[in-house]
Amino acid sequence: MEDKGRHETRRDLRKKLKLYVITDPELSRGRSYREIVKEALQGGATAVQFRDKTLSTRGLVDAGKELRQLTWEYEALFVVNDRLDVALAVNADGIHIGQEDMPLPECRRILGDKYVIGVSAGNVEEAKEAEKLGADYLGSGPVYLTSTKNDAGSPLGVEGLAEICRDVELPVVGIGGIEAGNAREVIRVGAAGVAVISAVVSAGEPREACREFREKMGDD
Ligand code: TZP
Ligand code: MG
Repeated sequence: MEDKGRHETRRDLRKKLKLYVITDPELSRGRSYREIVKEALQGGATAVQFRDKTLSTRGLVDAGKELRQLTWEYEALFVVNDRLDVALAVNADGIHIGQEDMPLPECRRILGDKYVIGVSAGNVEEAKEAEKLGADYLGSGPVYLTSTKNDAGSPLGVEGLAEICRDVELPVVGIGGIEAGNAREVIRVGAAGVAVISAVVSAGEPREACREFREKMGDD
């Protein structure tokens, strides 16, 4: 399967952000990224973020290439957390950066317009700034309490997320403590999708976990 063209990917970005699964090296219960991501895609994940702060650069490129191939097969968005070099090396659709990572203007200058750049925005100010600087989408949270990221800060609640969604035009994915049972309310307040780690990668059956998300989230 080959690259269908990044322009196309950027155009239907909002749709592709619906169920956004993020990898985690510690929460995978001994399973490979390949196994988890394949199951997640079979269950209806529409985007995958490759996030691993433990692997060597070589390890990231090797695993990243496998995930790139899989995400092409399922026509899912594929972004790499933080590492522009890895994103370029594995032909990802783009990157996801946090507030402490390579600044957005530099990322855009290096990657050009064809790549998707997602930015973590924990409040309205960060969201507006990222929009102004040319981000393609935002990840905002934590929406709910989560033990997955120690420094995630206090939860915004759906009210806080709603405010961000109202104040920017960019698609926003909610993140943090999201499960199948609360995903719909995240969508209801204006998010394009939900970004999930533990509820999918730690699930006994990531495929079923994703199916349940898609079912509960509905089509709106
Ligand atoms: N950023 C904000 S919360 C979070 C990240 C990476 C962790 C989300 O993980 P989970 O397990 O879906 O709560
Ligand atoms: Mg980061």
